[in-house]
Amino acid sequence: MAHHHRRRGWELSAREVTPEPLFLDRRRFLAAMGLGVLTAAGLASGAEAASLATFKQTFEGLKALKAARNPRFAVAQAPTPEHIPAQYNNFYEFSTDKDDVWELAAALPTDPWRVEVAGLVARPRTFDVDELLRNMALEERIYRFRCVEAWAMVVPWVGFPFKALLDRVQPLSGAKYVRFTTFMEPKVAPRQRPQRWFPVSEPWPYTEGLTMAEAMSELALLTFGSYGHILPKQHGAPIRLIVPWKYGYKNIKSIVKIELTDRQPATFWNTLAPDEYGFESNVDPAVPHPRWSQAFERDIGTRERRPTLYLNGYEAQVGQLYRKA
Ligand SMILES: Nc1nc2c(c(=O)[nH]1)N[C@H]1C(S)=C(S)[C@@H](COP(=O)(O)O)O[C@H]1N2
Ligand SMILES: [Mo]
Repeated sequence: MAHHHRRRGWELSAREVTPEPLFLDRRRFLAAMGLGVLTAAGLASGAEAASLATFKQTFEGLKALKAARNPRFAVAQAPTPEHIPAQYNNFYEFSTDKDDVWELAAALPTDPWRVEVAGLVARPRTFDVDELLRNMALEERIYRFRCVEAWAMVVPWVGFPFKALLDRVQPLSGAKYVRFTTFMEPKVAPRQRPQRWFPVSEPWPYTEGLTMAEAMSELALLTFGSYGHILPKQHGAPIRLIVPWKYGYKNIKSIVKIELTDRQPATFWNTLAPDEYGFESNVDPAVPHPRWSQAFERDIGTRERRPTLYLNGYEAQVGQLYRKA
């Protein structure tokens, strides 16, 4: 389909950053061609029906992960229906096509999983995700989420504040930054293999970073679940970071290593395209991306276009980190 582009995130023009979730897309496309009277079942081609069935199976095996909702983190809107973000993913280890990620990420083994915490801490150690799930106080928080490509969603995440992990390893006073690293598994993640047609070599594994002050913020959530069950692989199972006042790419998935450092770490997108993706990367309607405006966003569930909020609406929680004296 013409609008079902096959280009990379940073090649999008302003017009193309509008999200088009896969099967809503097709219905609209067919409706536009005058086939709108057909039922949803009638629209599905054999291949599409098989794909939908496989998609449903990816949810059936997910263990429940329930936690009391923390009412301090609520959003006026209802959460985005789960099947929409579940097949509209940025996870470049697997694909640059958002609608292909859920299927490819199924190949990633995520149980058991260990996370090493190292660097400037008094008690470096490796945690088992199962141990964290047993011993840490989990909560559910509904957060707004805003990708730099100008699409947005609302998701109920399950996890615990990142600060609670820091408390267990005791940061040293020299620690100024936190560096996060995703797995490196070229056997299961096709784009971690050398890319014959790709113009530049990408700095795998994916890395991200925060300042210590940001990492200590109550908003920074180490996340293990969404929508009441463990994270589906396409969302970064079994452990990812959610920092809702920053653009989506700071929300690093499938973390294997966390290091405290005294200098600002290199990050994936900042290394690849420093003019377009900064280290701080706070959501800000007044700071356009070099190739498109950030003044508005499109909700991938409701399809509503609405103004972008400074710090994605979280100024009360983190605004003081960025206020100039
Ligand atoms: N390891 C890794 N983490 C990543 C990415 C990625 O490509 N690899 N993409 C980021 C981007 S650009 C976004 S918008 C979010 C998307 O998260 P979602 O697919 O769970 O909605 O994940 C972020 N975390
Ligand atoms: Mo993103």
